Order: sequence, then structure tokens, then C-alpha cells
Amino acid sequence: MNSIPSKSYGILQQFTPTSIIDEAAEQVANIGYAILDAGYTASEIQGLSEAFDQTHQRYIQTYGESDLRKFNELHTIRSPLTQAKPFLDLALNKNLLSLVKKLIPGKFILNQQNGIINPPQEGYNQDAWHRDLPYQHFVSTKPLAVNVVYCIDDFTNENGATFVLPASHKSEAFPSEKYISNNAIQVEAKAGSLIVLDCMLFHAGGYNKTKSARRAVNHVFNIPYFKQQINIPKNMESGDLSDEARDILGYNYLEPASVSEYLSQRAEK
Ligand SMILES: O=C(O)CCC(=O)C(=O)O
Repeated sequence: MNSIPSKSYGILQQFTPTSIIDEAAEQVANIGYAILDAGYTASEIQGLSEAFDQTHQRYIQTYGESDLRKFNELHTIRSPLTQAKPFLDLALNKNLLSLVKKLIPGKFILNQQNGIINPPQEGYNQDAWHRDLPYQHFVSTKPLAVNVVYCIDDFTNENGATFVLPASHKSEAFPSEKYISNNAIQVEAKAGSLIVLDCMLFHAGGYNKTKSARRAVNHVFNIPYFKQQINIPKNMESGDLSDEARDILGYNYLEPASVSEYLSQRAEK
């Protein structure tokens, strides 16, 4: 490529990022995705990798391999943050939250966290094009939901790194096959990175041609009007959580069971 022109004219407004978080937010707003370093040390990255495998083993023992296979759930760990502390810490990672705060104005909650495994040389449940707000065909000026994929392993073209359709969060309809083959790109990233997507961006996991699994932990954060995939407050002790963590995990948005409960909640405000 030739050098990118640095001069411009006729411009009255320009976005001026002052941090890497702002730069990532600018990119998500414009093309729907960005990569951000989670800020972990090598040993923290390794710790999360080990916790992933241990949690997956326990998960299979608890829910049964044959049932998980039957439900097409063998390669997923639902709600790992309610099962192991490192995943709670990951959901509240400082860089991750700083970017989500920039992207979703006002309050947001964690809708779901899932361990995802792209197994070697076979399909899995994320390898089809989708939005993370599935069955939705609207465009919004600000994201209502954001997906943050933490890379446990390096994401490479060979091991099926996520495909995205840049800027597709700005169009209502799923594009044609020809458009997809001309415009889809694969997002390579190092272990320890966060791939952040506007939830309306079309994306899909790629085919893993290698002999090792490609592991990741995805998160969907959204405005508090959408219900959680699995009720997080009902599945974890809230003892040590900060006020901000309780808010993000949904403790302050549980639906009142009755008018009396609604009124008592109002009285506490
Ligand atoms: O495994 C991947 O690369 C894709 C993950 C995905 O599609 C998702 O988290 O919604």
C-alpha cells in the first residue's frame, strides 16, 4: 500500500481520541469491532487458560457429556463466572469495562458470559453468521449491546479466528452471499486480547484446521432492559462484590414479583 495521506481539507469536525480506549471506541462505532489488550501478565493469561480447562471438566461432570452433545452444548461453558472466580474477575476487567462504558451510554448489565471452544477440525455452535441480538434487523445510533470476546488462545486464520462483516451493524438486512465473500475478514488476535463487537455486527467463528482447540470467553453487555440469559444474581454469592459489580451483574435490575415488592424497592431508593 502507498503511504496514507496526512493532509485534509473542508473538515469542520474531527474525532480526537485521547486514549487507546477512545481509539477502540471510535473503531467499534465506525466498523463495528476493535481489538484491545486486556492488560494481563503472562502468568494471568496462563492462569485463565488453566481455569478454563478445569471449569470445562467440572461442567462436563456436572451436566453429562452425552446430554451436552445432544443439545449441541459440549463446546460451551455457560456462565463460568458463577463457577470460578477468575471468570468473575474477567467480566469486571478494567480495560473491558472502560470500553463498554464508552460504547453504551448510561447503565448496562452483563447479559451472559460463556466459555466457547472451537474444536479442531469439526463444526461448533458459533460457526454460522449471526448477530448477538439474533432475529433483530434494526439500526441504532448507539449500541444497545456489546460483545467482548476474551482470547484464551491466539486467534489465527488457521485455527478459525472470528470472521466479521465490517460496518454491518449499520445495515438492517443480512447481506448477499456475493457481498459476504467480497467483504468478510478474519480478526487475528493474541491470547490475552479482547475482541469487542457491536452486537449488531454480523460475525461467525471460522473452521479450525489445526490440531488444537481455539478457546475464548465471550460476554454480552446490554442496556438493563434485556433479561439475562441465565440469572446471575440467583447463582452467586454477592458478599464481596462492590456496588459497581452488583450493578453490572444485575442485582439492581431484578424484576419485582408484585406491586408491593415494586413499591418497597421504590421506598429504598
Ligand atoms: O468463536 C468465535 O470466534 C465466535 C464467537 C461468537 O460468535 C460469539 O461470541 O457470538
